[in-house]
Amino acid sequence: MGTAEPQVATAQSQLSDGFQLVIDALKLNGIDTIYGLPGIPITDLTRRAQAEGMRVLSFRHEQSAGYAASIAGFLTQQPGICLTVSAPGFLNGLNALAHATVNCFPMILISGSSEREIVDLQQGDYEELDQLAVARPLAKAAFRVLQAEDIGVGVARAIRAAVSGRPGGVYLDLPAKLFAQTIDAAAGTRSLIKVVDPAPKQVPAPEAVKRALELLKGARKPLVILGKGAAYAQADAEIRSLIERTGIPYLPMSMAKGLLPDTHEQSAAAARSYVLPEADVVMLIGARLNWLLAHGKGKTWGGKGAKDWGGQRFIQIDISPQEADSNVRIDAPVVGDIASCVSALLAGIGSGWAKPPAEWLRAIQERKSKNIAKMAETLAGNPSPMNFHSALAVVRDVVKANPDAMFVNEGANALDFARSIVDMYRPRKRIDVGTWGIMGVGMGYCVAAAVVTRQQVIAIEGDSAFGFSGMEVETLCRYNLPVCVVVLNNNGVYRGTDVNPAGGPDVAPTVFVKGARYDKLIEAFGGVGAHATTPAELRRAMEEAVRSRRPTLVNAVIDETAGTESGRITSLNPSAKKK
Ligand code: ADP
Ligand code: TZD
Repeated sequence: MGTAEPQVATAQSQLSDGFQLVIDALKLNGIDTIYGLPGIPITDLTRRAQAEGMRVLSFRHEQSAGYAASIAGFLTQQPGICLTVSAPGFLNGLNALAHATVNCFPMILISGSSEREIVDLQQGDYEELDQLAVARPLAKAAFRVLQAEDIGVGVARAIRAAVSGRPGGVYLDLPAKLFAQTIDAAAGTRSLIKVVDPAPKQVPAPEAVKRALELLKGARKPLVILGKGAAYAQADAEIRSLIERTGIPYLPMSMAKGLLPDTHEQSAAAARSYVLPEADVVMLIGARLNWLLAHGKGKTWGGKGAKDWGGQRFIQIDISPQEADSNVRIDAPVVGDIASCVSALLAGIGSGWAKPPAEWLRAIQERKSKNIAKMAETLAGNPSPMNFHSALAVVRDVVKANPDAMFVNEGANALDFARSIVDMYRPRKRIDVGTWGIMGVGMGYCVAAAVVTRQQVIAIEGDSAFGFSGMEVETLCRYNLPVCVVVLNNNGVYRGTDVNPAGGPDVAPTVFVKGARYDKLIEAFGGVGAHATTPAELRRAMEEAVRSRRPTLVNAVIDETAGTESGRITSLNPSAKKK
């Protein structure tokens, strides 16, 4: 017996298991961070990943972990990993997976799952759910691995699906039994795949580039719209050259702000409602003609009726060949990755490109100056209590002084006003509610932004928006992240002024506890709380947060009558429209 024991030990040391192979497969592909929440059957996976040097960030709710993973994907072009337990944990993460798919962010949701043979016979296993089937319609791709020797392939397929072409959310189902499966260690290592060229360049066809340039050349009132696809592409220098060499005015979509500094003279953001209906040729770069752009038609675009075409001709640069014609005719689709497409356009433009007609540029400048002056007047007001403008004027200054800070933004009025008031100066600094206008991304985004960029994070949150992920302030404190959360507190969803129409003891559905002190929440976990009732107090608190880099929450008291229902999208709200 005495001689047999060492042999057993040797044999065991040559075995690997499912846990190990998942970790090895991720690490082999350069993935070093996991956003998740432990429990059966993935607790040991989180432990062992941490033991192997991965950063394992644990959240209070999987939804926040998922949002963190999704935005990490946006910021890095590498799939963000969210790890959850089975059924309920998986479902909590699923919202973020759908969000990633809808926003074209690369992300992989890895969930442990229950025993297949029990789930498939619906025999009532612990946390039983056919997760793969549930995930599939919301994911760009969904895979399940049943054998340890297939883990390498499963992870490789998930990575490729997440980042190639139009990025999106991928689901990877790992049943509990897989983790403990053992396999010869050398065979296990051989089974892993280091993905070569996960997001291959997609070079546009020369004739598509030529067609686009010809259309652009004939334009009298050209306009470029930069979307978050352009920000994602990390082709910042090329995009800037294209804008500056053509002299064409541009509009940044929300998360494309800062691709060129918002103070750039060619930015038409302050004249948006003038340029959209007036433009004759519009070049979309990584932006879809969805609701955020009024579907490319209707009154926003100068159309007579709500669904009428405004007469614009469109060039659309997008990696998805299916995107063109989604809402209106695209005269010149340019299909490829943005870096390749913009480079090809630049090559075709050469040096002798004629700038757009002076009267177009002058007309835009006039509107811009007028609107900027009007806004400056509003921002200079100092009402008591504060309103969105007087608070955001402070935020604007703090961001200007810290242009590398990441800027997280959610809410309705808090979102719309911040988007137009707070200038961004560098690419991929502004991250927000995205395509769905989703509430709850806030604290997850803060964690990922701080972890990925190591920069200061400033989050501007409506009080309702903050509540969706508020418990994650513990996470901010636990990891001691340099995050300054400002809750623009006006006592409710949109505003705090509604009354119960039936006159009963319940407050109206949009109203919260009045005068709530959100700053006390973070103090419970050792963070810094501040209460600001004036712009000066807000400025002091934010500046101190940035200076100290300590997790901070500023409860900024806003007039509860300030703002509008649904912010700027009141028209989408059926009853408000009726009123
Ligand atoms: P926004 O909301 O800012 O208008 P969207 O999310 O609607 O932006 O559009 C982003 C678009 O960018 C999507 O159609 C997507 O296919 C595209 N896209 C994402 N990454 C790339 C890339 N690297 N190259 C080309 N297109 C891309
Ligand atoms: N639930 C989810 C997940 N997303 C949503 N967008 C909503 C609900 C509906 N909703 C909005 O569209 S904005 C908003 C909700 C609940 C909150 C607005 O209130 P706020 O912001 O306090 O966050 P303002 O600045 O007071 O308007």
